[in-house]
Amino acid sequence: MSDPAEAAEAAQTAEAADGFRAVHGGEPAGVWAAPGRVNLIGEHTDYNDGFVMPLALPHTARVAAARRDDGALNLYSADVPDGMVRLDTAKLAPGGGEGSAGWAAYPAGVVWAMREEGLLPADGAGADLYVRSDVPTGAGLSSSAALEVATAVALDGLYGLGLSPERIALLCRRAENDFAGVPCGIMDQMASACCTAGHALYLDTRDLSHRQVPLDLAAEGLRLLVVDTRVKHALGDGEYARRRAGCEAAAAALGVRALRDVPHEELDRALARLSDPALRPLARHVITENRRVRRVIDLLDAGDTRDVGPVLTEGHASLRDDFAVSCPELDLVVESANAAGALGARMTGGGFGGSAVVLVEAAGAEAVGAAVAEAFAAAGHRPPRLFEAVPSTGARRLEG
Ligand code: GAF
Repeated sequence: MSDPAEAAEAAQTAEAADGFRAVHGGEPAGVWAAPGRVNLIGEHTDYNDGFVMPLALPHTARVAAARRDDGALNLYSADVPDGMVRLDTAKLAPGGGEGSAGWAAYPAGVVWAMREEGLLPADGAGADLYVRSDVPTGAGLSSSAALEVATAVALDGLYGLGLSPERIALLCRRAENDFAGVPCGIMDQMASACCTAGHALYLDTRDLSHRQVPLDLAAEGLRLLVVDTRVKHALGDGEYARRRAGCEAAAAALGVRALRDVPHEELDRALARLSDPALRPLARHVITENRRVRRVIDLLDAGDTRDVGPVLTEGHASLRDDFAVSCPELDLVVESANAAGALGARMTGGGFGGSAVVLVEAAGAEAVGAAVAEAFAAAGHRPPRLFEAVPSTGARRLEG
């Protein structure tokens, strides 16, 4: 096996299968994987029926799994101390009930959602799962969606459900919204379920129609860096839910189903009609961000990839000033990277910490990374973690 990526995947598959045997005894029926993501553009648009453009990371959650017919759901995570959680599928309950707390809420929520939708046998359906993930947690890179989607494709395989990637994503969002109680949109689950190597996913979150957009940055002499500020981000702390409620209130006040339905040409008129001044910047961000996604897709289609950079930086300013979901560390990544010659940069994901993406000339990538690290040191922040975003494969069964 000469390809290092293939060798790494084979090692991960073997690790998960061995871990399963050690923890549960017996053989797993298979090993499944689903990736984390970064979002190139289209932030806080997904719960407004808008447009997004994420790409899958090479980092994945892996699930080795076997079916059980006694109703037990035995979940083991190799990433936490005392990683075993033993549940009864018939008793799973959202909102603080059986299985809905901590990391186990994500895989348990998927089983719960599948049962709610009549996809699993009512009596006795269960599973043994061994979970391991290298998607950084709390970094805004969708570690929860990766875990949900890996669990869903594993159950799909174990029970021969034949679910489409879109249905998998919807089940996982239901698990996260209704079982784990996190009010996220559909972007992360769709990215994890549907992305393909070498592409970004241009997704209309209203009807889930999507297009794979070729993104061969290396061939163009470019790189997309991910900078994890290591400021922990959490969606459940109420700020995300408040932004979401504000957007819904703005749409209601404007008499539209969602802010996606306000065309950019009507921006000024729409803002003037919002009597609550707190709703205006929220609406302005969403309406302008949907337009930025379309601008980026047009630039990529035209082969003008370098011109995407300034649109990213503009998007960051909107998230910082209008949507108010950035933080000093994310702003510093954008400022220091751009000052060191990056083509553009923005926070990615929900915000309030987490990661930023930086588009750079390959030749200048190292200098830009060093400048960001220096700026962090000078400001007294913890050193950030940097890596390259290589557009990778979505959820799949691993061979092994
Ligand atoms: C988080 C959510 F989970 C997504 O649904 C999306 O709203 C994103 O924040 C902001 O674009 O990742």
